[in-house]
Amino acid sequence: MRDFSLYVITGEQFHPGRHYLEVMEEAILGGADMVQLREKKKSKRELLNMARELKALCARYDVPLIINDHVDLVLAVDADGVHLGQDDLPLEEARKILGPNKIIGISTHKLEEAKRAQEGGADYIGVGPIFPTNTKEDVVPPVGLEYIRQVVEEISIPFVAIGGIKLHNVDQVLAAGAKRICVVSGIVGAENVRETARAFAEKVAQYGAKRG
Ligand code: TZP
Ligand code: MG
Repeated sequence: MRDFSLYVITGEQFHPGRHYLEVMEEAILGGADMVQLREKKKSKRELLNMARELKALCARYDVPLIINDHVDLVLAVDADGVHLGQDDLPLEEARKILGPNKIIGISTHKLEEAKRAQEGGADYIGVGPIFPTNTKEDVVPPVGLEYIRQVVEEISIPFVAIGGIKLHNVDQVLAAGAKRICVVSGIVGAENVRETARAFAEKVAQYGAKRG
């Protein structure tokens, strides 16, 4: 998996009146270097359509496209990978279906889950929700910055911090050791998506330079 630093997930409900392709293109132009299709309320047909369109957009900018939940859609549109939660298709089953070359990301909320994902061959893990968020229904309580510090100490595969991350609190996430951040509402819901993505990307880069 190619490394990434700013992972942006779709969230149509945060930009009423604007087309998601335009919003995601702005995010990419601002510096998003990984994109995920995640729309929990859409039918498989609608998702297939979106996946096709997003795949074409991402291919134009050479940005990987990850599909939330649906391994079959990854194959259907030849997306780059899938992101799975703790109650979704297990990692081993997804790997059997997708093979060694697709990216598999796993959401984790505690170290035990992170270790299991690493041992099972996940390409990256999600670490969160760091802060409270309304973007995800049935979300577990925020895990806080301490979980980032634990993952930095104990886990060697790439991890991305997620959940309630905004420009005003991203410094705390980076200071805790995250090198990659994932944002939904804080970017796709911004008035100026491109500039906001750019501001996030700059913060991540600044911290990277500090760490050396
Ligand atoms: N998984 C954990 S928190 C979350 C997901 C998909 C939602 C993050 O959205 P936001 O708007 O950046 O808080
Ligand atoms: Mg899921």
